[in-house]
Amino acid sequence: MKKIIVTGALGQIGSELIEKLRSEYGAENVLATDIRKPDGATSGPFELLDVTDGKQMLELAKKFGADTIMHMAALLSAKAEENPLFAWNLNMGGLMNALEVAREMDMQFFTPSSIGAFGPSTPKQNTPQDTLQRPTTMYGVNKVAGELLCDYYYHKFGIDTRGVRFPGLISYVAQPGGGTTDYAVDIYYKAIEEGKYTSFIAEGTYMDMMYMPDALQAIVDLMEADPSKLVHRNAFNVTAMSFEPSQIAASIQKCIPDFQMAYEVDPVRQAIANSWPDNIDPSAAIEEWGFKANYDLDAMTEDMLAKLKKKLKAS
Ligand code: AKB
Repeated sequence: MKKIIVTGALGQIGSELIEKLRSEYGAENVLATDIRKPDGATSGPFELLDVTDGKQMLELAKKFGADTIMHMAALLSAKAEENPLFAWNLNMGGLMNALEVAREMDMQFFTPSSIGAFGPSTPKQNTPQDTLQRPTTMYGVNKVAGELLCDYYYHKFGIDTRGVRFPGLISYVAQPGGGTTDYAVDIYYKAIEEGKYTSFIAEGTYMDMMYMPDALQAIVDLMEADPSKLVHRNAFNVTAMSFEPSQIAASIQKCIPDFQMAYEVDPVRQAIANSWPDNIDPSAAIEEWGFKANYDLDAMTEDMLAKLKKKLKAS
């Protein structure tokens, strides 16, 4: 990874990934791209890019002399359910374009899959790396197809494709927007702003989660991993914790004792959550490239509340 082009660079993962990559590989060596312009000044090169425009993606990658592409642009689960055809075109069209750019320029390639790639018939507890994948959402269908496509580009064309299945990602920098696990981000904002939160996910619904610093480190570690050790290459299960809404509320109450939690379940996002695993098994990632998460629920809550308080005060 010497010259990296990132799509979806203003999204939830992208906006922090860019800063991490720039601090490790040099600001001038990381090209951020997105369909919209950044609000303020940028910390390095930026280009507008619609990922459904494969020609422009290739031109930008060539002009920049990129040797690595990180394809982050995608519509999340709840948004994809609202507009499945658009989701298919964006998620699959963007991925195909990015894989084609990687093939044409023989680049290293990263894209995230998700716990959304699993479905109701997948074992719910300690979900294995290799298991049944029959998702019932458009997002899940996109993610399974994406995992297979990345494997295909590796086997057929020898492209160095790598990827993880991310759980819900929690961060104080950029809001996720359109996901099922978003409640676990919203709750921290509302805890600080209003001292209470109404969860759209029902009590007792377990989902895997991870704090953003662990997610970013996982991306870098996987991309830097010795390829001869990678048996799976794509779609490694990674997770740091699994909790249900009342547990994150209890964690917040340790810092904000008066915090109140209520429930008003959104049937669409609840159905998506019900179709996903309770907790997945990350042992293949641990064994093949040393995956490690540093934050558990309480450590994340403490850091998240402290950083978010500062951010909200400044805005
Ligand atoms: C979503 O909720 O859609 C995402 C995901 C788990 O992929 N956060």
